Amino acid sequence: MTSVREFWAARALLPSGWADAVRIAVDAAGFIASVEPGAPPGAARRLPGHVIPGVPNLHSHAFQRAMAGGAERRSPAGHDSFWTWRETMYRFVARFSPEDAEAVAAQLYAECLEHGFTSIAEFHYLHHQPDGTPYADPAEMAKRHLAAARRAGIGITMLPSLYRHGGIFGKEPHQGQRRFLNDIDGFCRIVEATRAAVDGDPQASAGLAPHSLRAVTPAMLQALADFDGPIHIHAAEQPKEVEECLAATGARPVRWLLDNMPLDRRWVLIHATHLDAGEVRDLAKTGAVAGLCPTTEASLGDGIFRLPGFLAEGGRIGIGTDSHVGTAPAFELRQLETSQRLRDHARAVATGDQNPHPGRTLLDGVLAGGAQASGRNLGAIAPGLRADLVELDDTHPLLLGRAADALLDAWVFSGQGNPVRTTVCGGKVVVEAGRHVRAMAIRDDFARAMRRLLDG
Ligand code: NGQ
Ligand code: ZN
Repeated sequence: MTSVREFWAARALLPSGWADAVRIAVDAAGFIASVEPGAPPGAARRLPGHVIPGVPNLHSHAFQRAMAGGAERRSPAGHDSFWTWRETMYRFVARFSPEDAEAVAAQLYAECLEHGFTSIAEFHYLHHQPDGTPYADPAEMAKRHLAAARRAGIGITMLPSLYRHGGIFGKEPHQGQRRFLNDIDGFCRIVEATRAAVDGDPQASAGLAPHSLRAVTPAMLQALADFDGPIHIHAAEQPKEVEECLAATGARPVRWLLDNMPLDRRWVLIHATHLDAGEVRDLAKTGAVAGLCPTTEASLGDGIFRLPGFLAEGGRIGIGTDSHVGTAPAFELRQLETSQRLRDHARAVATGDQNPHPGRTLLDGVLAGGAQASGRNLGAIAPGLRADLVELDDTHPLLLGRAADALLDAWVFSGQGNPVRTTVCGGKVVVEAGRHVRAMAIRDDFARAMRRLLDG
């Protein structure tokens, strides 16, 4: 990976809007030192297309990349659902060695970079050995994900997940969940070791992830709630979990969180699919991020997020690729907008009088919300933020003849091609001519891991 100190973008999306001939200087730690529009390229590395900020991916279970496309088949009993997919996932997760986890994660992260994601929030619960015993280093698996991120050159927010129960508020766990389980003390050891492993690395940080209201107790949530950093939790993805939460607590999951937890800008509610109008309004007011994973939510039959109401109330959104049936920001944004259209028989949903382009509106939203969810300084081309840049090739057939916000619409809403030509992450060029600079070696290791996982 080449470290360049200066880039020059023919056109770049800055906080103030599109600007031409933009010179971007990067400091030794990979942060943007200065941004100068209307500047000559000089000796800077030229990015002749449209340059946008790298997109943060706010939700990943990296190991699931190895299942993508392989869990679609009807089961003998039929009635397939999120819950039968989860059984398949539990059987598959039993096979992963630390080496497999690292190889699969590196492949995923390289693919994400090739499509314009430059940061990943790894919601990590695959902690232990297959029989549930901790590894000699309890943070072995977390460190494998950090190693994969470093190899691929993507920024990472490592989110060790607390998983203790198998159903709302204290049900005993399922056999298939053995590798995930910790009590608070075991979890704290993993968190401490993860924090030590990211310390001093400008590309990595750590947060917390109580898995869901199904996996922790209110007391556990309370114990984590004063953490000064990102707190991610799955919430209200499936109707059944809403029903179970109502039965156990008298409140829907997001209402329960609103009433019992200090929801604010630190919090990220992953999915937040099944909300009533009051939850939409009140969640938006907290400043928490709704962590939307549109291609996974479609794949698992979750439901459709209430985007128009949430945006109208000033709600913050970000996107994640979760189970990795998609690995491209453009596909997540398209699925997000087109699912609204299918439900509401409408078009141009994520727009307003001042923002007629859904591609631009959605990109602006998920840059801000994704940056917030990452807990790191990124999400825009501005001094002090990570030098995360994505160059879209405006001579690509998909984008030809389009410019500025109309080009973003074309990127999101047309075709299957990938016009990302160059990705810069933390000042390093990690994708050149559309290919990750270590694509071959990473893919070879991934192929070996897949053989082990599928034959095993
Ligand atoms: C997960 N995935 O943790 O990987 C979950 C499934 C669960 C999604 N929700 C397991 N997409 O929620 O219990
Ligand atoms: Zn998830």
